[in-house]
Amino acid sequence: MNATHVPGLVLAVGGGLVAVRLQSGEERIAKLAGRLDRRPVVGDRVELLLEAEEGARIDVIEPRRTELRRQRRMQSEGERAMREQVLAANADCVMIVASIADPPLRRGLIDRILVAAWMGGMEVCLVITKQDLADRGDEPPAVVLADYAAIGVRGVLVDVRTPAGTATVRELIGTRVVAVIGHSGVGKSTLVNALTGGSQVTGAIHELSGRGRHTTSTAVWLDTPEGGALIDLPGIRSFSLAGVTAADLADAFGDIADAAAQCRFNDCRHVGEAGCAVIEAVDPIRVASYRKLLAELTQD
Ligand SMILES: Nc1nc2c(ncn2[C@@H]2O[C@H](COP(=O)(O)OP(=O)(O)OP(=O)(O)O)[C@@H](O)[C@H]2O)c(=O)[nH]1
Ligand SMILES: [Mg+2]
Ligand SMILES: [Zn+2]
Repeated sequence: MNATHVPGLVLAVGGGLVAVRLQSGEERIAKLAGRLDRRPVVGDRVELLLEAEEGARIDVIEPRRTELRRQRRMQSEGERAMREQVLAANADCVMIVASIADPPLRRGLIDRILVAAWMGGMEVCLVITKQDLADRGDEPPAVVLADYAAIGVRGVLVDVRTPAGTATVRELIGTRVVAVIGHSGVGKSTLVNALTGGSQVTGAIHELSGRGRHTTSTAVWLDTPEGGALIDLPGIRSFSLAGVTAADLADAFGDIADAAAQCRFNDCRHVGEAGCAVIEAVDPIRVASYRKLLAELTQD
C-alpha cells in the first residue's frame, strides 16, 4: 500500500458514493474501487486513496468487528429471492426503538432484531418511546420491559421529545457507538437529534443523503457529545434473520431454553402439553414470539 492511502470512517452511503471522515476530521465524498468485493456501510473503517482536489476512492474495507445483518427480499429477482444486507458495521450496541402506539409495538420485530444483534456481536438495549401514549398500547410497557430485562436487555420508557427522556437514553448508551433501529415513525430521528444537538447533518453527509425530509432514507453516522456515536437507520417494515440457526435462537431465548430442560417431554413444543415448564415459567407472548421465529427458520 503506498503512502497516499489514509484511513477513513464511513459516515453515509448513497447513490454509489460514500461520505467519509478522515483522521484530521475533514470529510470527503469518495467513490468505490471497482475491485471491492462488498459494499461499504456506515461505521466501516476503510483505506482511502486521496486524489487531486476533493476526490477520494475507497480501496480497502477493513474487517468488521461487528455487523448488523438482515435478509432482504429482492423485488427484481422474483418473489423468493433473498439477499443478505448489512445495515451497520462496528457498532458496539444496537438500540431497538419501539413506540407504545402509533405505530403499535410489535414484539416479533424486537425479537428478530435482538437475535440479529447478538449474532452480529453487539449488545442490545431497548427504548420504548411515546410514553405519553401509554394508555393506547396493546400491553403495558412495564411488562414488555420486564420481559426483556429478564434476558439481560436493559430498557427504558421515554417521551423522547422531553429533556428527561433524552437524559435517560443518554445515560443508557454512554460513550458507545450505537445503531438505532426500529419501525418507521417510532421516533428514532427525534431521539438522535436530541442526543446529538440536532444540527449535525451537514457537510459530506448532507450532500449525500439530502436530509431535511421527515423520513430517514439513508443510514447516517452522528457523533454524540459524550464521545460515542449514533447510527440513525431508516425505518424498517420487516426484518428477516440472516444466517441464524435454531441453536442461535435458543441462545437468544435463554430463558425458554432453560425452562425447556424441565418440560416432561423432551420433544415438548410448549403449546399446552402436560408438564410443560416453559408455559409455566415464561411469558406466553414471549413463547409465541420464539415459536414464530423458529417456524420461520425451519420453513424450507
Ligand atoms: N407522541 C409522541 N410523539 C413522538 C415521540 N417521539 C417522536 N414522536 C413523533 O413521531 C413522529 C416520527 O418521529 P421520527 O423521529 O421522525 O421517527 P423515525 O423513527 O426517525 O422514523 P423513520 O425515519 O421513518 O424511520 C414525529 O412526528 C415525532 O414528533 C413521543 O415520545 N411521543
Ligand atoms: Mg428517522
Ligand atoms: Zn414445554
